[in-house]
Amino acid sequence: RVRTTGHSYEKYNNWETIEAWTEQVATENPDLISRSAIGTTFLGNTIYLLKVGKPGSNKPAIFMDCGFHAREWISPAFCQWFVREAVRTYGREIHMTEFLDKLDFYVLPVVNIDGYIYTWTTNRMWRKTRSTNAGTTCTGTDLNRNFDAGWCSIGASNSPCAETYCGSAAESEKETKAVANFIRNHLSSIKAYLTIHSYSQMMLYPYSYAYKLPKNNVELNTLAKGAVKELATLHGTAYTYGPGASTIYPAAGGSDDWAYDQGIKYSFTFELRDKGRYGFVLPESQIQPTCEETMLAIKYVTSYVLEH
Ligand code: ING
Ligand code: ZN
Repeated sequence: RVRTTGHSYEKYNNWETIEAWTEQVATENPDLISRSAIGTTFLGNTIYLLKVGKPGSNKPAIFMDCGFHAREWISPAFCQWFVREAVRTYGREIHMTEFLDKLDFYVLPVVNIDGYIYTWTTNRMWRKTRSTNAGTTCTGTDLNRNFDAGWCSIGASNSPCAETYCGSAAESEKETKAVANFIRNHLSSIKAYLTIHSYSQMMLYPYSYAYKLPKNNVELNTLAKGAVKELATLHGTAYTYGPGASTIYPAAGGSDDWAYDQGIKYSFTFELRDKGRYGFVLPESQIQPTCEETMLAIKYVTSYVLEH
């Protein structure tokens, strides 16, 4: 039997349900959340962005996206969880209250909506977008190889049939353009860029497109070390951390490297649970513990960003 309606934070929700949720959570929390559309996907789906915070002038912001890769279902689940925790704990918990008073979170619940829908209807293991490619029946581009950061130079493929196809050009995908344009237009306020993937249990920072270290590498290393230590306090989940190229693998065109090179000094890719037992098909019973522990890391980073 297929669940057709009814949003749940402890279950994986299909796009129709997530889309309705974005409207509902914004409507029910007008003092904290506003919803906008930052573009449309190849197949015409609307890319929503939730701005979460108390209205104020000249507030700094943290941008967080989920669902770059279609099959990484725990990622959109986390963005939904984060938004609920924000509205649930504002005014009740000192840290979240301070965060939302002093900054805004831009939360993009699903970037690759077309791919996400495809994992629900046709192929659970799909990764890329669903855009067509000239001269082949192979479909899709890897959005995390499509940013203008050493584009397609390493750890990416020129072949449209490959899982890591970098696209016909940097920012060839409408989804990439939507994210990149929004960030470019809000560079003065965005202090941190967080992108949520799975799986591997890692907290990665630049660079992935080359074996070089970011200017504030020592600071990012210390921050990541503190965040993963905090994450582990809840269930003992062990994360590794470090520059992408040497910690997971070299890969060009990623959004965290691009955001960093735009001047966003705190740029991280999170690889959530697990380490391969279930992989992308993480059981729904792990949504709550995964999201709760990840909240601790995100809040740790947020506190640091507010202080710096
Ligand atoms: N991992 C990321 C990927 O896109 C990554 C790792 C992070 C690559 C940052 C490049 C930059 O391959 C998953 N699971 O998608
Ligand atoms: Zn991914």
